[in-house]
Amino acid sequence: VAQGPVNPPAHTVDGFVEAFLRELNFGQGVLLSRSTVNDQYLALARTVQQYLVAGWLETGARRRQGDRKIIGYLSAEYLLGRQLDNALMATTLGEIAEEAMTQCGLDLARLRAQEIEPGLGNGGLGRLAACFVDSLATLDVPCIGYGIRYEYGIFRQTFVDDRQAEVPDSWLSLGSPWEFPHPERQVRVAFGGRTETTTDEQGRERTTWVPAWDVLGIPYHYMVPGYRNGSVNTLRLWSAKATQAFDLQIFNSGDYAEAVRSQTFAENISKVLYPEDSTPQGKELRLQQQYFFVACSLHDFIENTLPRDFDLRRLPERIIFQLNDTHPVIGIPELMRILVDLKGFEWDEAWDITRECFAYTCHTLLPEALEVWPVELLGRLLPRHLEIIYRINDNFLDEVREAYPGDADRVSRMSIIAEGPQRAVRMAYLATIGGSRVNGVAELQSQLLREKVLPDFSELWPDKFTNITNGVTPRRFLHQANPLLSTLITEAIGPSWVTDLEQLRGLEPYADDAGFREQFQAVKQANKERLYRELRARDGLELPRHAMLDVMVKRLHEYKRQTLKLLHIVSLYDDLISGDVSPADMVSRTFVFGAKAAPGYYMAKEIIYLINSVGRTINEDKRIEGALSVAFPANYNVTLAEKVVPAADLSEQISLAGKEASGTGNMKFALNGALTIGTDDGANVEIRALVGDDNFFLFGLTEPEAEQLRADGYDPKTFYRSDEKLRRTLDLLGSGIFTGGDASASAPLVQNLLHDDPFMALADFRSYLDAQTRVDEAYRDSDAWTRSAILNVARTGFFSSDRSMRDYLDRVWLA
Ligand code: 26Q
Repeated sequence: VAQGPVNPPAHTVDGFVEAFLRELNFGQGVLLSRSTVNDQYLALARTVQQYLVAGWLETGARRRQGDRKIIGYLSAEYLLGRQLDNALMATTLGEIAEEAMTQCGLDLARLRAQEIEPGLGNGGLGRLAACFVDSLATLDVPCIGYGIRYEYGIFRQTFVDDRQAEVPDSWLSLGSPWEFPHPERQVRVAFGGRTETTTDEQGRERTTWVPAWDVLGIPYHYMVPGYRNGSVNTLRLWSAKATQAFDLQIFNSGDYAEAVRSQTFAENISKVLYPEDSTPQGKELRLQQQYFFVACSLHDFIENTLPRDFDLRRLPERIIFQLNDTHPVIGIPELMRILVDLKGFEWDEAWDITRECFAYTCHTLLPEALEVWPVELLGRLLPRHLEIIYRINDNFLDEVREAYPGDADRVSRMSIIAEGPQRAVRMAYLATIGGSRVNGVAELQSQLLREKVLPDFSELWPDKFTNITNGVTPRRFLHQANPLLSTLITEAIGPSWVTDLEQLRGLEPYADDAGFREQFQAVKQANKERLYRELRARDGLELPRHAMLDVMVKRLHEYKRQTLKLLHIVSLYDDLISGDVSPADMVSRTFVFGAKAAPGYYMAKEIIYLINSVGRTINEDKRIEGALSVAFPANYNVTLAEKVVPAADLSEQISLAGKEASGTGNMKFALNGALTIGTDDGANVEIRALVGDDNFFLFGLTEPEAEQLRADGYDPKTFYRSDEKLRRTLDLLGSGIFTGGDASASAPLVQNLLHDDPFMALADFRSYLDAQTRVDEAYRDSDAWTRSAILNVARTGFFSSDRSMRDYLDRVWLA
């Protein structure tokens, strides 16, 4: 019998129907006539997979035979979004599946809607990981994405009395057809206990770790198909399972039920994704998650992926572990432990190997978002790793002393261990010292990373630092999410932009073509109507068809300044109800918000409450004749983004300068022909440089200006006092008219703005309002607006994650 994969079903409607019915009958064990929508969805998913598997097995075989370096992408999060559409697109099966389902008397759209998206990430960082693995497969670059198979992904958001309430995301409850469990490939991961140092016959000190408990990691494999190139990479997510002899003592004590119960403790490790995306708390379970998936992944690569008897001195030729933020940084001491304790390497040689095997991406500028782990906690959970970190630090600080004799201050500044009442391990420093490269995710952030976050390190090792501007996959976020625009683009410039996004430049001349502009506008209008249909069905919202669609979707955080957007809305409402502007004279706008707040983030939840309260009041006020409407659909996620992004006219990217590392939503909107109103922050800077000042609404303080203002003792009250419009707006927000007459309900936010305003919303208010006035003026000239929108599409091909991947290959992975 041939050793290769068996052929997929025929690429025809008949072939598809046959395979589908087989899956339904043999896979689900039901007849079509008796099947539920879920049966049908599962069978459909498995059918589409059949067309991908041969490519997957073939890609795997090719990778194993070759000796190319593999990218081991280590990420605690993958915010994948729905898989079915993506797989249909990758296999070109869309139309065949549609027709096949019709022949079976089924509606493909209904089956699509059955899929619960795997929300195994919080936001930007997790979605970036999903875009990167998509691009690597499309570029046919060997990559294994390693992560955690959380049983519960990011919570489902609901609103109860306008306030956020969280519901667990049990995405696995109806079965997940996209995963391939491999329990036989389990990996054992140890925790706790102590270390023992002995001296061997040659007089060398050997340390061994005597752990206290362990868990098993079960890998689940997912296919990551390239775009119509036959190449399919693997995403390998780990699920925790209790070991049999979890606690022999309890078993032996005769308390059988208690012993079984205590086993489940270990399985908590992969139970739930932590929903904090910016101010991590040092929770022990979170550190367990990090070590768990990293230990499984390193073991998997070294023991199961490399050829047997591979000479580990050559490890850097075969692997680069990319650290998606500091979450997997414990991998650095783990590889040292493997090499020194288990494989018998000398420390220095192991260190040279290790440093070559890792590179670190930093996704933040907020000091409070930098991960630190208390020494006490880390030492209790991973005693050997703490010893290794200490030794890394000792050697490193010797290097610092040598480079800067007598500079004790610098030595303590650069130490991996932060001294203080609670000594703690600074994970970003460990990553910087233990990796070969450090990169930021947009030009401005990379510069600030060098100058403000890691200045001593960039002085010591200037060449270690680089920038790689983020990107998004054009497959999901343009071709798939916006089929009408995709078709229009392809009619103009041909189809190859999907894998070569700079070709969008070819659209520039069409911006001056009246016929093309008309078609472009029709696409935008159709996308709005598609969104409004969805919001009606999903959330019961009724929205006007023809208003400007002004969108702010992203995690809720004070630095992102959803409050500034809220102040703008309240100020427009004030214009209307005070009689300063008549509804007929106002440019009608529909505001769409989408935002989850971390469940423990008090102020973020107050902001959600006020957006909902203001929205309700405005939507119900007949006096304003529908000039303004506010929609805040609950549970913004990748699936909803795919409908929102193509429909937007205006993209709100209004963080305080110097706070948003990059942003990636900003890229998705520009690529889909929304104009941006934004600050000089993150990747906005690069978007504006590319699209041109005329096609971007810039406002606000620059990062140095904001810094200066803070240094001069920022007092929000001075802005409140000197700007009448601001005063009226804040007074109105605080008056209680939005909160059922209860002024105290808006006080937490309003008082915070007046007395603290940590992200300078009041300082930027005037400039923001002026920019919004320019937006109104521009929007009144719909031809000119459309021209700008087309130029936004034409000029933002740079933001393809394919380009990001090429940059990583050039500057980090193969450098
Ligand atoms: C860490 C430790 C403990 C618990 C949680 C965390 C944690 C989890 C998620 C910390 C941070 C995150 C996510 C960060 C994130 O999404 N950052 C965003 O990354 C994007 C991709 O680079 C950027 O575009 C955004 O600017 C950045 O905010």
